[in-house]
Amino acid sequence: MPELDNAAIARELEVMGDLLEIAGADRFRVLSYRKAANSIRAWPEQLSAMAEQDRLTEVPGVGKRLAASITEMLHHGTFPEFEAAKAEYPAGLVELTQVAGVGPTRARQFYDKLGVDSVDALLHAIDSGELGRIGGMGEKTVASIRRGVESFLAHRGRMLLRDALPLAERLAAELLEHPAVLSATPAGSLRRMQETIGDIDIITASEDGPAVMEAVRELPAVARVLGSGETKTSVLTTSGLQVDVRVVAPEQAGAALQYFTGSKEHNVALREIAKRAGMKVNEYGVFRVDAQGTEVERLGGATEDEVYRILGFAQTPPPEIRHDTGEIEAGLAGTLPRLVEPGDIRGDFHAHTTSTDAHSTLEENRAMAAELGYEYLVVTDHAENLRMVRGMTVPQLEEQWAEVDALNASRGELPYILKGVELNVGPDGTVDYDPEILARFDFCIASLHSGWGEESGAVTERLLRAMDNPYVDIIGHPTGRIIGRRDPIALDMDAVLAKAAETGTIMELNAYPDRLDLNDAHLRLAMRRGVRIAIGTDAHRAEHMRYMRYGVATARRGWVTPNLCLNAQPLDTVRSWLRRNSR
Ligand code: DGT
Ligand code: CA
Ligand code: CA
Ligand code: ZN
Repeated sequence: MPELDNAAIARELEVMGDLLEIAGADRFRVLSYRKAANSIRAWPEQLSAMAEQDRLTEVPGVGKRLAASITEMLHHGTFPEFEAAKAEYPAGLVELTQVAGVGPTRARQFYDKLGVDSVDALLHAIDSGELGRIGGMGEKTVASIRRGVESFLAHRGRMLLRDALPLAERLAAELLEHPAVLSATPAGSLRRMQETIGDIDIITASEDGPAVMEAVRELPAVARVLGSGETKTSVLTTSGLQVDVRVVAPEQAGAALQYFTGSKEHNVALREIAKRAGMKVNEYGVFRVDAQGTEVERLGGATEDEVYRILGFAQTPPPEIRHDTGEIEAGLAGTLPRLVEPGDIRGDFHAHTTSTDAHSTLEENRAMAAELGYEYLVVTDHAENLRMVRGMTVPQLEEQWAEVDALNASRGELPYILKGVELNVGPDGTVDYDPEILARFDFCIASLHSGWGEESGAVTERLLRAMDNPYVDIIGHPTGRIIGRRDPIALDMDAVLAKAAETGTIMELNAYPDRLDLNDAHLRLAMRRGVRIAIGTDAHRAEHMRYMRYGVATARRGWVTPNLCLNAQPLDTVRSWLRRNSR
């Protein structure tokens, strides 16, 4: 039985929750599977190892029953209730629930009334007008479901970085344990830290190719070998991702890594530079060529830096920015900025607690912040007007502030806690609470929690008005998008960033891996305008604070520099950057 990794287990449990919801099961049962999936995904230790030691119930959200199901799944690939649930409805219904604007209730309705059993069938029902004829489906609703379908199809077959990156790192580490493997490095879109990943590419260096190819075929996470030759083996893993592993000679390793990291656009530009210099660059190395283009001399290619140096670069562009959008010119000239990196991060600017809708306490969050080596952390629970999650009332805030004061007073070496909140931008651009209350926070985030489908001018105006409020220090997850599931709000980002620059409002880069909002393109614009960025994980349990790496990766893709990143500042500078403290 091939080994299931945590991402694969989490996905199966999520599917189980979706199937139960379609079947109209008890809400608590549905939620229990989702909660477990959510915490397993962020859990640092492999459940397969924990199961052997009978320690699965240590994972938050995993009780005795679920531990038994997971153990069963690890041994047999599935568990009886899951098989029963899958037998009841076609598998395509689960996919259907993932379309923005559909969800389990509508999926069930479309299936019962129209026999729609997949996303493709839904698209057909929209196009034929059938969908518009069932009760409650107005023209606007159908149009919005169509947009959901289109966005779903654009991401179909791709996986979030969060599900691919831990797997790729584990596979590379496992390969590196083989005595014949000298190096093993993830390349492709994964090394560029793209939001979504089509397949994983790993480059290995070895003097013994066949031994490496065999080692790849025998990796525990391999469900199926798709093809295996002398230099490349492609496999399908248990989590449904394709992995291409290539093996090259050590002296070619840098050239291969460079080539297979891409992007294609970046590589095209490199080949042009080589050509102009009478050289040629490919996955085997850099070569001097004669007038006919025939290789006359090998110039190098053992390391990536060597490839770039030979081609005349003063600096190697970091993988995250290799898209031919200015990194070539800057790398040649030696003017690439120093991008923010994980070691710069001194704290997290967005985290919830059990006081509202999250699953960890403030103390648990602080312990995680300490583990991550932070100097400070924040508490930013939901504010009052978000009724759905019973946002914090003023008496509850008083209680939380007292707790923060007590924790800070006795903190010793532990990180300092800043009092924050996540306000809601109302329909008229106002936010929760009176100014006297707002003044008592160390800082406030304000987020749009409505506005999808609103006209761009109107919703932008709402946000701009919120940015006029001197107590609004940070704008949270500005566009509200969920990758592949929910469209961004139609903000005029130029206007929003201009306002941020004018008012000194800090923009959030929400690091929760299915948000990554602002995205790389927005961040690049923000840098050009000198707008400051706060990275926040939006943790709903302490383990989610580990998602900071996805925020840092996205920041790097957006050319974010430490001097404009709030998280890279010591505590007193953080305070001085907050708008409420500047005059
Ligand atoms: P993905 O897998 O869709 O998320 O995106 P990538 O970028 O990982 O694409 P993939 O796996 O097809 O190829 C990996 C890298 O290999 C790609 O970024 C650049 C390089 N590469 C692949 N095919 C070509 C090609 O035809 N020309 C050039 N210049 N580079 C290529
Ligand atoms: Ca790839
Ligand atoms: Ca590939
Ligand atoms: Zn939040």
